Amino acid sequence: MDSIRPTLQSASVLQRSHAGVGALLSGVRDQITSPFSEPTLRLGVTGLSRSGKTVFITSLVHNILTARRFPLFQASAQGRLTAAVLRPQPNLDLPRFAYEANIDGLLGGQPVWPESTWRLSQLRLTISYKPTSLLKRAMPGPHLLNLDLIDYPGEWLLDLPLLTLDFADWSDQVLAAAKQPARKPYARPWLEALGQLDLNGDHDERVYIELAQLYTNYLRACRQKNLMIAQLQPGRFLMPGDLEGSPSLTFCPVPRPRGNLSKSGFFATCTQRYEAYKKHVVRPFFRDHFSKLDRQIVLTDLLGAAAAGPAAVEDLQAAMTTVLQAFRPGANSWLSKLFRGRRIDKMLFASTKADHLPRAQHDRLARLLGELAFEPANNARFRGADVSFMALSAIKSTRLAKVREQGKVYDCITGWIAGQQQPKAFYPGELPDSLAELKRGIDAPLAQVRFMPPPNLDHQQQGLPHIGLDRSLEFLLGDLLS
Ligand SMILES: Nc1nc2c(ncn2[C@@H]2O[C@H](COP(=O)(O)OP(=O)(O)O)[C@@H](O)[C@H]2O)c(=O)[nH]1
Ligand SMILES: [Mg+2]
Repeated sequence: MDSIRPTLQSASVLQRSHAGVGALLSGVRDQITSPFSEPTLRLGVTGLSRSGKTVFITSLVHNILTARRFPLFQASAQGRLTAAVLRPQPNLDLPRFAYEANIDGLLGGQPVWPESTWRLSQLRLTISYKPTSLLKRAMPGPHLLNLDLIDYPGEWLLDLPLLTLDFADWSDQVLAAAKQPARKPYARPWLEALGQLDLNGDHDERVYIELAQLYTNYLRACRQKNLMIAQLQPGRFLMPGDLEGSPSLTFCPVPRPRGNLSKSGFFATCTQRYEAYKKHVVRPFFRDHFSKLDRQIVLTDLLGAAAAGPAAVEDLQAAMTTVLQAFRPGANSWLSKLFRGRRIDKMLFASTKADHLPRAQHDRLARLLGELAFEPANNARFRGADVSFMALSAIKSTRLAKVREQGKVYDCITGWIAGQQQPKAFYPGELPDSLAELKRGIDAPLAQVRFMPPPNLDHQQQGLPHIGLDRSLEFLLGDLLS
């Protein structure tokens, strides 16, 4: 099976035979090191965990590197993308997005989805293109665009509200949420341990580790059960990145103390660590990464939430609203200072895994997402950003099939399920027309299945199958390649 994998060499430099510029390829490497100032687009790719960020970036990069023809991505459809290469990323201190490992897994004999990522990573794809604009054409070539893809967990954006909360207020909020009936069973071990704690006892780091662990278990359970995912702070407790085990992640909310407390007691130490978390984790992320983004794609697994039930849809909406606060700098004065008049000028909201539905329902899926994120999108539009909603499948893993049962014919989706030799058919059901209906629950048996990537992906090296990747690219990059 190895023979079907494109080697890195062949994948990293490409030539479009139809571009009619035979000499181009040999010139690419020179072009790429040309000293001209090169426009750079920093594209943030975010979404809650498992929303499809890694698959999206991997497919986007592979499809551009293999010069796939994208009908709805003008520069590609018009044959103006002349070459693309992966180049060293600008920020040497950031993890590189594991493109090669991901693509090897997808194209291997036993295709596998990329591993989950828990931290920010970066990848630079440089695209050489032929402009249509007369002004640009008058300038000496090459015409290059650096596309810096920045993959970061949406969960980290949930930390923004912490910046305006002190430890005692934050603790109050978390404890109140933990006592709500839906969450309480998961919070119990942590709350009990807190109750037994001697707040003025001698410092014993094991106590901090244990309580932070119990608190993290509680957050994790809420995440798994989709319980109030907008309130899963601190975000790094679930996605520690490189900070796992550091004291800035070893604390938990504590009830507001009554009476005298020692300065080295549990409450005081947790307060210090909470402040350190804000200073060393939250602020640097917003300052060094978030505020530098030019454009943004926000991925959402709305179908997954719909399949999990009405509460999950409500939760997703609450989480999206909190996450998207970050894109409204006015909402936080510290953040507005960081942006200093800069703004994200394009935002794309995409509902991922659209391959779980037949084509006829894709528009509805996009519309439902539009309703779900109406408020934040409206805010972004108000500030002059171009906002769009789409249904997307970065790697289309299913096919449509007509299945006949008891004399009736059903439009079904077939795909590979882990451990099975043959693709399996599912009746996908019908999405309702409005978010209100979706929130009432859907009886349609919308399959809550996890398809495997199909075998023999890209064995002809013509790119990966997708739904809507080209429309997304047109929206996000089209104007920069004109
Ligand atoms: N069927 C299908 N599944 C997808 C697609 N994109 C992502 N997935 C599934 O969603 C999982 C999470 O995707 P991933 O990109 O790792 O999410 P991340 O945590 O946001 O980076 C994958 O392991 C796949 O099971 C898609 O286009 N089609
Ligand atoms: Mg990921």
